Amino acid sequence: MKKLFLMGRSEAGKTSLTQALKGEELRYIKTQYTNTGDDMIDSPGEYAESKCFGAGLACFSFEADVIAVVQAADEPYNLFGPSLHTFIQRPIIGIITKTDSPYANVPMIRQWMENAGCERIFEVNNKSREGIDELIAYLKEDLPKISFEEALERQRLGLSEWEAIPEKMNIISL
Ligand SMILES: Nc1nc2c(ncn2[C@@H]2O[C@H](COP(=O)(O)OP(=O)(O)OP(=O)(O)O)[C@@H](O)[C@H]2O)c(=O)[nH]1
Ligand SMILES: [Mg+2]
Repeated sequence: MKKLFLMGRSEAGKTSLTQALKGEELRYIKTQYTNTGDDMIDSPGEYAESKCFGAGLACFSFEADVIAVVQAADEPYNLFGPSLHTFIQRPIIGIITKTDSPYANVPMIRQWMENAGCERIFEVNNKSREGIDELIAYLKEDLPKISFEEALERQRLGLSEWEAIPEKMNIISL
């Protein structure tokens, strides 16, 4: 199971998502500090909303296997800059919540997430649990384990640890 780190503005639906993933009833709890569990890390939205705390998100990310940018389908503007992977050394996915909102604009949020460098984008409704099983299936797939030497080789080739070495590069590196 991949350990998931959730970041996104306050009210994006991060804590509700943790409840939906655990199969619990939704109940509102304002996240006051970063909560670390076995499979998930839930951060307060204020970290994503403040330039001063933003760096903290990058630090917490090292505790996780995959980073999720969580944005509600009806968010009016984007908090995340492009190419987050330049400073987050983990795979980044996007999770669009509140797809049931009457003000949802899913294509716009998808575009923001693609710009941010999200490898995969999931659409969920935490209330009805639509899309949750697909996300669980993704989280259940473990990331391939590589040795320290293999990690160094990928670094030398300018690849991230979880990327397979393309065949052409294999030839060059011989
Ligand atoms: N309609 C709808 N409402 C949702 C959904 N997900 C969350 N909500 C509601 O949105 C509100 C905020 O949800 P939270 O999960 O507490 O948001 P959060 O991102 O954890 O917020 P912070 O803890 O402040 O960072 C709650 O009232 C939830 O019931 C969803 O998929 N659809
Ligand atoms: Mg919360």
